[in-house]
Amino acid sequence: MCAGPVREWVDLGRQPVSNAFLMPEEVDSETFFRLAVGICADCTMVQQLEPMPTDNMFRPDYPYRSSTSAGLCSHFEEVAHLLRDTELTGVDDLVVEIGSNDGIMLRRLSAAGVRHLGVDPSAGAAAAAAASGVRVRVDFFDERSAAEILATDGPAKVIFSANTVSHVADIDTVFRGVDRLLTADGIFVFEDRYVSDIVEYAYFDQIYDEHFYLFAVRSVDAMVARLGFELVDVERIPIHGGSVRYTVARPGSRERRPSVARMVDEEARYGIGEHETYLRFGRQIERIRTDLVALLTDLRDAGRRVVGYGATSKSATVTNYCGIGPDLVPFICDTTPEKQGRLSPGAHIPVRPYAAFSDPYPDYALLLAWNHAEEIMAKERQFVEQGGRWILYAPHVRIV
Ligand code: JHZ
Repeated sequence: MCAGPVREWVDLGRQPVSNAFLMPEEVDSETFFRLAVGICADCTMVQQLEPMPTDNMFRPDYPYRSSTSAGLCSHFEEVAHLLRDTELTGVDDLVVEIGSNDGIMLRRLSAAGVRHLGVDPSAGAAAAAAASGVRVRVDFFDERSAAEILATDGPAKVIFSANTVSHVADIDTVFRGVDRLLTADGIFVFEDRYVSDIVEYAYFDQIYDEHFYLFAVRSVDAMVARLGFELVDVERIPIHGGSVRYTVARPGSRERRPSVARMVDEEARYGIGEHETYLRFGRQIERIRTDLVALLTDLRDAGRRVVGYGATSKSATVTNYCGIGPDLVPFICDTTPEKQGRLSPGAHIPVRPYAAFSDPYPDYALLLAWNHAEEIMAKERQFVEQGGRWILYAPHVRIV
């Protein structure tokens, strides 16, 4: 990122493409890579050491759909309102979203008549977005596509992105695209998981192929300055176990809010740039692995039924790092049709439709979609009333 020295922090071993849910005949041709992350001694950016090629991850059949969570739907509705009320006030203002997925955010702006364009390489997700009235370009966002958008649509007042910027190893090309497309007084707003929360709560499964960078405010501040922009505001948001919304502008075009310095200070106090913090994290996740495998093995040996809940991208890291296969978790239920009837990456646990969860209820459910715990636990009261229990694994293994 800044050409500073990157020191290895944690090695999560041989891992598959986290969203490549497989048909049984594809098992033999699966792609693996070494999932290891390091931290830069100069700018504190946490980053992967051996990136998975982008084309292997974000394919036309990429199966993740944001709108499967009611919590995310209301979060992005709020984002749409916020952008509309504060930034997209002119009749012709254009908003471009990088990684628009199934249109979870842009469909609100589209319904309100705001000029917009989503950019997403997944044809499947783009088709879902288009069906809800969103204009989408099936493409990666970079300097080339940004220049073409500028020619057809003109400059963008707002460029927005959620959980996508950290996914692009060659991040310079994204910022060169933003530079081309953004108006002089426009803003680039992006949301991403916060490394401080990942470390504090040992959310090791937030590390997988797609998350090439794990952002901290200090590292993003250094990154955007190097790329010719200024970080003008930051805000902590609760989604995905703890994220930050970054607001970036052209240098000097906006007032820099005190929130940036405040969070940089907090990170220094918390030791976010220090190697020892990450070594502690490494020890903590080894403990999680030992405890989780012991618990699942005991439950299996005692004849208890355990199923996985939510075939998340994160579950690729949990199952492959811990060595959890169908012998310990016979299937994972998930509401996403694109994942059902397939096998989970690497661990090859069958993914079944949501209806399989209650047919009949298992004794225990391993909550792989823990970032949606509140929503899921509220929805699944009957499971608990009938004696079912949840297994959670971060920051430590427990039954609730
Ligand atoms: P969820 C993806 O991560 C990939 P994942 C990506 N890299 C990223 O950063 C984040 O999203 C934003 C299912 N589910 O949101 C739906 C139920 O079955 O944790 C999903 O398959 N029932 C871009 O995949 C999965 O769980 C439910 O009630 O880790 C949740 O995936 C709910 C709420 C979800 O993201």
